[in-house]
Amino acid sequence: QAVFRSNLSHLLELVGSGKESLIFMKKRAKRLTTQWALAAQRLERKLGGARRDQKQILVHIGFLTEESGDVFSPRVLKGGPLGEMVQWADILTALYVLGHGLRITVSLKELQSNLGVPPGRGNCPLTVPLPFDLIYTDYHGLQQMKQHMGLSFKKYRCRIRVIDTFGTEPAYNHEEYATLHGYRTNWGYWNLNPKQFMTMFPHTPDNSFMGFVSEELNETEKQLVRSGKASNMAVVYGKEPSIWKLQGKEKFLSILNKYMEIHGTVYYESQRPPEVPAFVKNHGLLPQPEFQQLLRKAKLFIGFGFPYEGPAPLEAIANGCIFLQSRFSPPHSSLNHEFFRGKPTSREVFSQHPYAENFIGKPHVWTVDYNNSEEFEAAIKAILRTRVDPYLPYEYTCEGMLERIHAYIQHQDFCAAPGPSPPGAGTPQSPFVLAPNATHLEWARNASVAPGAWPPGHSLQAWLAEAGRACTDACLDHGLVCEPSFFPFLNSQDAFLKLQVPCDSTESEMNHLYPAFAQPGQECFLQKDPLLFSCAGASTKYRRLCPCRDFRKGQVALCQACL
Ligand code: U2F
Repeated sequence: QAVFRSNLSHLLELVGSGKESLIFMKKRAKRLTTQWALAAQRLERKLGGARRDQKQILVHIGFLTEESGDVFSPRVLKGGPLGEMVQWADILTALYVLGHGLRITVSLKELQSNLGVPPGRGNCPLTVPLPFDLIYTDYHGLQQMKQHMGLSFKKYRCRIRVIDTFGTEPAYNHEEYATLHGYRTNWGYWNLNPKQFMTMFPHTPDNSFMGFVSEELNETEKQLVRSGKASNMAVVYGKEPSIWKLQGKEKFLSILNKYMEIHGTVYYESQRPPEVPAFVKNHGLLPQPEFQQLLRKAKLFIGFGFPYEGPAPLEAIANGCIFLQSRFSPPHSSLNHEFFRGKPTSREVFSQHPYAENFIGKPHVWTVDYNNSEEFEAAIKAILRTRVDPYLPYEYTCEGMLERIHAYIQHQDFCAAPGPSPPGAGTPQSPFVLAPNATHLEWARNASVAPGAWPPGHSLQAWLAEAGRACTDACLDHGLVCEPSFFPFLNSQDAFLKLQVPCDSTESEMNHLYPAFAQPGQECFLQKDPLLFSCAGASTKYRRLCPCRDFRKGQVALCQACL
């Protein structure tokens, strides 16, 4: 039985020291201790004493190991990406607060000793019993485990969770398919269950959304923020000097400068002042708490287009700023942008921070075309007239993160035997019925589900997407979210039949867009390999058959009945 913890001093010892990255993480965990403790109390009350199994968990942060080059630690104090550090700090704290047994490794040697692999014997064909129920790592760590766990890797890979910022889509994860169809990248092709990859934002429901936290203001703090705002102060998003080299910024910066005082937190070395325009007040890279204080005073947080999808805009909005960002047209993706190239996803990014745009939106988030000076100027003027209160989506609060990880730990099991068999000889009866208005399928009231199935079946609806629409989007169109674990229930001739889709023929093939209906030849296609079920992906050739589910307000990862 796991017991919630509120004292983090043992966690701080477990994290170790020496590297700047570890120091950053420890400071963050310590600073947020009270928030985590309060969140734990609230969640405990909410769960009403439900039993939680205590797990033994290994956290191996691969990108911080010397063996993978540890390129991040030396950049912590120089404006390099802190987003990853923020997320790992919060994952460690959440696992600890939830009361699980925790080991943390940031070197290959520590990894081997914790796995019980004798040094230098990594490749021996032994299966050593694994003393952990779960392992959280990243792509670097995964590679290291594959090299050093011998046969145990194969046996225990279902216990691994991969923290993967931007996500891995099923087409890239399936080794054979990726190789045959041009989806092979430096990272993908591990043949894991796509839900084992855990992302920083809810990019695609094919992966699990892990997230991180942002500090939540109490009522007194909110009041102070309201009264202490400087109405014309803007802070620029970006701590690396390179963002000031982005082309075209002079035009929109000079417009902004007409209306607001512009502040920056750009890293610089004392001998070399940063290349920022003279009218920008640069504070240099600030420690996190001071950065938050600056945001509390500012009215506007403005993005220049990079970095993509970081924590800072959520922090700005949580501290009562409006976030202004550029729309990308055409969208950025691994096909057209260097930063995304080689990442195992085809996701198209329509603005600097799609989560802020789609999950938060106005009045907190304004997404405009920076190349259109009139649109940009109009937005600045409108923002100056707009009052907003600090806002933080529940899923990014400490309680929201604890709730989500708790649910994953207690319910996600990738080691269990696979669910319903894929179609073939005896196509299974789908547990659906046509909804009364005949637009979609609903879970039949009397349909049985395996006991303990999670998410539970009755949270499900099945929709036939329009041609060219991915299931990710098709479900959102109906106020729902795609739920890949339900694909097997839909992957049958019977489901098409119930939806009254006129299939002239039905084939079963490997294609990440299946099950789907191809209008031209009236052909129905079923998915041959369950590993390829994918919410992401679209083609104008197909109308995809999509499993959608409801979700809890402010917690898109969990269905209504998922707790
Ligand atoms: C993202 O990483 P970044 O580190 O660039 O993300 P940011 O949104 O800038 O925020 C990271 C943290 O930096 C902190 C701030 C954030 O929590 O409080 N900070 C600070 O301590 N001092 C300052 O002066 C300014 C900010 C993303 F998260 C990564 O996954 C990507 O790899 C990267 C590139 O797209 O962008």
